[in-house]
Amino acid sequence: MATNRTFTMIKPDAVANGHIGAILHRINAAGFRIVSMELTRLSRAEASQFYAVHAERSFFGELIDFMTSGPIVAAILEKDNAVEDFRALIGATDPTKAEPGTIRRDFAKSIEANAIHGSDSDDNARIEGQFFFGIRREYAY
Ligand code: 3AN
Repeated sequence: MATNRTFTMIKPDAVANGHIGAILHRINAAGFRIVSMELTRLSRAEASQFYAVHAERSFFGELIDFMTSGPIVAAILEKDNAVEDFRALIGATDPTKAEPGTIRRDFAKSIEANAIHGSDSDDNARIEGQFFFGIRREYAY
């Protein structure tokens, strides 16, 4: 079951610009079921833990500033082939390189303020889902 799940965040730019509803509509229209969902705001400690893999990158400080700048929507999604299909739905990290019709192409302004996150592997989908929702709540619905 876990291999058919992914984790997403609608990032502060997309929330601030009023795109929660449009993005959730695309997610549902693409066949994903929402398993868990929460509007919340990351602390610096939480954002730093979530993006720990990027801690040595030059953009890390700006990434943490951005990800803590306003509310986000965190969600666990379910669908066959969830991780790969969701990465295709959101498009490339840099919205100027994202395919037409992808969420980042249509809602993101820059490589940093890129509207949405999607897990890059089944392992990370589990780790990220549990980071936000814990084991009990992840499997509650
Ligand atoms: P993705 O979110 O497409 O998996 P990652 O994991 O390489 O991309 O990067 C995580 C986040 O770090 C991105 N969503 C973006 O917000 C930010 N980021 C990645 N590369 C850059 C960069 N060159 N400059 C600024 N921010 C970046």
